[in-house]
Amino acid sequence: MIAIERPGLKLRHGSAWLQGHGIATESLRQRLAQEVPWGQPLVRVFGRQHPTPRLTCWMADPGCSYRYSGQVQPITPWSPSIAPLRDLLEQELGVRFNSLLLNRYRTGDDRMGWHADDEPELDNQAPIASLSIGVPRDLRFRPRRSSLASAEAPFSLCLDDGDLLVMDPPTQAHWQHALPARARVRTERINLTFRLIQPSTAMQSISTRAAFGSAATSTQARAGETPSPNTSA
Ligand SMILES: O=C(O)CCC(=O)C(=O)O
Repeated sequence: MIAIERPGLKLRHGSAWLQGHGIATESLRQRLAQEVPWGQPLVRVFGRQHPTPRLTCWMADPGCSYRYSGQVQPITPWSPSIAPLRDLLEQELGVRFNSLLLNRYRTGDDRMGWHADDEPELDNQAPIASLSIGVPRDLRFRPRRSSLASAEAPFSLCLDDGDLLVMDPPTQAHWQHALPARARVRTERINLTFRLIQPSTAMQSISTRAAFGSAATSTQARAGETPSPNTSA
């Protein structure tokens, strides 16, 4: 894997990592498209509800809940095609991930806005491991305004079919990422972002954020529907 480092940012990029582990990505993409119960949650922006500009699913161990657009998303159990990927990542990284956000970008119109994966229920000492399947798309990075990296230039990383991207701590504290729309892309990409949640804190942080409404800012930004504030809830 290739290391990419900036102040406050530590990434590891493995090209064609899935193929290198004997996985046929096109048949994996087709199985995921069929077997995952994809949804399109509504996100509230300036008082109006809009569908998120991509399909999603939250797969996790029991107790590892995730709040999206003011609602706790249903936990989908690990599907047959995903469970072996979780085992492979454990062998590679020494981390047993307990949750996964799946994103399905049907065409280049589907996207994700600026955000950091810094929800309080996430273990901020653990890496986040992202697998890409399908058409290449650019993942953009920019420093958070108030961070030690604020003078650094934004940059893009092209994530191709089968790539593994590991975002190590303290990346989420200092940088944001986004997947912008791409007008010329007419085919699909599925992204699997494995995370480690602290189950004991999950429900507590969810109810606290619901009470103070702070989750909405992060959710709107991630959904790609807002003017992308350079902050994260
Ligand atoms: O699709 C991607 O590569 C980005 C996914 C992402 O940013 C996330 O799940 O938080």
